[in-house]
Amino acid sequence: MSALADLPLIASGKVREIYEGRDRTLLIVASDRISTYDVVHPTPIPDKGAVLTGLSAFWFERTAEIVPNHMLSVSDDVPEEVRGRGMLVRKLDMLPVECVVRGYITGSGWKDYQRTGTVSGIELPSGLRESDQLPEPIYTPSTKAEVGHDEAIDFEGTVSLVGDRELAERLRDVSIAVYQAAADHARERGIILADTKFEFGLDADGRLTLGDEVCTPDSSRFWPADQYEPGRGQPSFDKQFVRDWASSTGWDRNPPAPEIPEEVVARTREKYVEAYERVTGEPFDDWLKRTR
Ligand code: Q0Z
Repeated sequence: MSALADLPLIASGKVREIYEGRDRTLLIVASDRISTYDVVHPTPIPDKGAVLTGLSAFWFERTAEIVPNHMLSVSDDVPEEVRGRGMLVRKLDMLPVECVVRGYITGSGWKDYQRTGTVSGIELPSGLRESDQLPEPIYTPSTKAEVGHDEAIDFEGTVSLVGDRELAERLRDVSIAVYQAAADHARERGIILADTKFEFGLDADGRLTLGDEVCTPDSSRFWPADQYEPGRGQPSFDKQFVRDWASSTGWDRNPPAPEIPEEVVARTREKYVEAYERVTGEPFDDWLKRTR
């Protein structure tokens, strides 16, 4: 195991970093940073990074029979300074597609549906209300934008991007299968997984492999099932206290985002821990013990 400072930083997202490890491995480190309205706040949410890493690890274990994934370790070989929020993974040749699956009609999908009756070239029943469950989950891929928002494409767009129709079909079918397994599990525990985004790559032997993070609140919409009410936007399981507080300040949603007061931080941390414990059925403290 190396010290984090000795590893080359190869990519930095809004709330995560990726470092280069030895022999075709990477270290993904989830920070405690939180964004609302696409802007990162200066105040961290303690343990958010560990909750997200623990959730990804749970889903990687649970969906390995559906598709192999990049996870190698969350304890050994993870530098101790990031234990709990670091995951050592196999380096992949990433495919240039964001594999989005939607079980409910919301966000940009709802906008597209209202304008055209379709999402990603898929015709949907008429009369859907905002946040309605779809008759079945749909695959609505997008391109990976280097900066700004990803661009929605249809299935044929992914065939062009990956250059192989059979591979594009496997991406679609595996994405729907992983979403369905995760959404069924979460729903039994009081959480609606409205939609999610996957990233895949090819391993050194050319095998299709699930990468990045899986069904975390940062890659998915988590809705509290007991407050579900179609016909309106749904509250976010994890970020609603921050959004409500940020809106109440009159913040115009342009950078810089405001500092978050400690009571809002504490309640938000509790929601992340609750999401972990509901989904996994395990105390969050056990995750911290397992990774230390
Ligand atoms: C994922 C990203 C993040 C910024 C690269 N197993 C893999 N092999 C090769 N590349 C990646 C992975 Cl996961 C890879 N991203 C997305 C993640 C920060 C960007 F934590 N970029």
